[in-house]
Amino acid sequence: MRRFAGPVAVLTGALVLTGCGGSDDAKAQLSVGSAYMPQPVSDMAAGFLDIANKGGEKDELTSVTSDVGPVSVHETVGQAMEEVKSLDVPAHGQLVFKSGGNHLMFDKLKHTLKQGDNVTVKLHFAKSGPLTVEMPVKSATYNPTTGH
Ligand SMILES: [Cu+2]
Repeated sequence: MRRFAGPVAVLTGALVLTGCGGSDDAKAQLSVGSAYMPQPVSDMAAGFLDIANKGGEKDELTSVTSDVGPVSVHETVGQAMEEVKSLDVPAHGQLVFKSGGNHLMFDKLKHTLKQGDNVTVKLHFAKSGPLTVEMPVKSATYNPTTGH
């Protein structure tokens, strides 16, 4: 009598691959930090913040609105700044606005903003819902990388 034990083991491997159905991770998961505005010296102002994306899909910042005046999104190219239509928020990454780089540009401010004020800014994205951010007004020379 012979016993054929060989081929039985082949079928078992296919069952292991199911369990990775975490569909939330496939979407962008955005959060905002480090928002501030240096106290403006005219009716124009810049704003800075970080947008982090913990999700597995990229998103895009498509526009910014505020009740203090019109806002546009600028990037810095060499010495000049340019308005852009959108900026990517990479999957598992972040979009950083900082002095000398990307920044929000406020124009025709409706009233004077001083240190201690808060500016409410609404960020609009291609895929995620809008995020509302309180942007504190700091001193004109505030710089988060040297401030502490
Ligand atoms: Cu600008």
